[in-house]
Amino acid sequence: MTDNTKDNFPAGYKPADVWVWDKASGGKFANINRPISGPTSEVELPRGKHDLQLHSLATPNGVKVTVMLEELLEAGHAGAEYDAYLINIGDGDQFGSGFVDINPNSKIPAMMDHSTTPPTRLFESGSILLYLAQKFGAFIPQDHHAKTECMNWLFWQMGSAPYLGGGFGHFYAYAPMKIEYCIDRFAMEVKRQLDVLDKHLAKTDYMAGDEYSIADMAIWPWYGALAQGKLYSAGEFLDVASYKHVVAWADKIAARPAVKRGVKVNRAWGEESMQLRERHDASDFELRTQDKLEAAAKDA
Ligand SMILES: N[C@@H](CCC(=O)N[C@@H](CS)C(=O)NCC(=O)O)C(=O)O
Repeated sequence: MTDNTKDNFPAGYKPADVWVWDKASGGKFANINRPISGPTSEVELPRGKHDLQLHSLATPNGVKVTVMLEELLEAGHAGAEYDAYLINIGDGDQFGSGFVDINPNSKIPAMMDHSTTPPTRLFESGSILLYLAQKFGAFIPQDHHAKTECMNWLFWQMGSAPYLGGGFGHFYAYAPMKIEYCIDRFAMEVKRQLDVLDKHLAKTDYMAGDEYSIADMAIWPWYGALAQGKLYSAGEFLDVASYKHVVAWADKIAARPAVKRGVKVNRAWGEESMQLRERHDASDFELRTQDKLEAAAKDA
């Protein structure tokens, strides 16, 4: 049992007998962290013309779904046309009542499928990927063993990424103070995960075998971005270049046309030509990225 009676707490701090929410926790997301669920305001979500309505943001969890939708469209599944609306989690949009009706857990991505009666609500990126793969019969292997491997790695990602994002990323990049114990503990775990991936990808082209699948789409936005040095400015610290098979796999996936489009959807930061904050039509990638919208607004 944990011994909280000894002097192993920083000066001036000892946990209360019962934790109470009496102050913000500090750190980058302090303004949106709360110990209670549910909506904080009445906000109706917008509704576009397609059956699939995505409400999201281009974080790694959001990118999984926009990459999948763009891959489905690239493969000719016209039914995967979608409207993507921005949920700005920094502004607390995830606590609006309309969003909470889709995802009681108040986290992006969330989606509605209006092609069913009644419409189907979807949350959790792994559930959304699996739903779309089954709906369109695509990016999920048919073969028993390959399909099971795809599920193994899809669920591996869902269980592992919180150690990368909520653990390593939080303490290395976002926490208001750098705590050596926490950074060491999660750097150790994330390097172990990268090694798991590297050893696997030394033997196979994609996570589930020779076929690119939803397992790759789930893992790439987190561990691919990390291997490419794009997450938490931690490339050197974690020596990501040494995971050569992960880097090669990440580069190969990044070069796919659908992936190049998917990463732009619901992106609201960085280079303006890379931001397609809302997506309603394939032509939006040409016509409605933020640089084009700003230029049109200046000319008007
Ligand atoms: N397990 C969830 C995690 C989703 C998640 O953590 N989303 C983050 C952004 S990457 C979020 O919406 N955070 C807002 C908040 O915590 O209030 C999934 O894979 O969909």
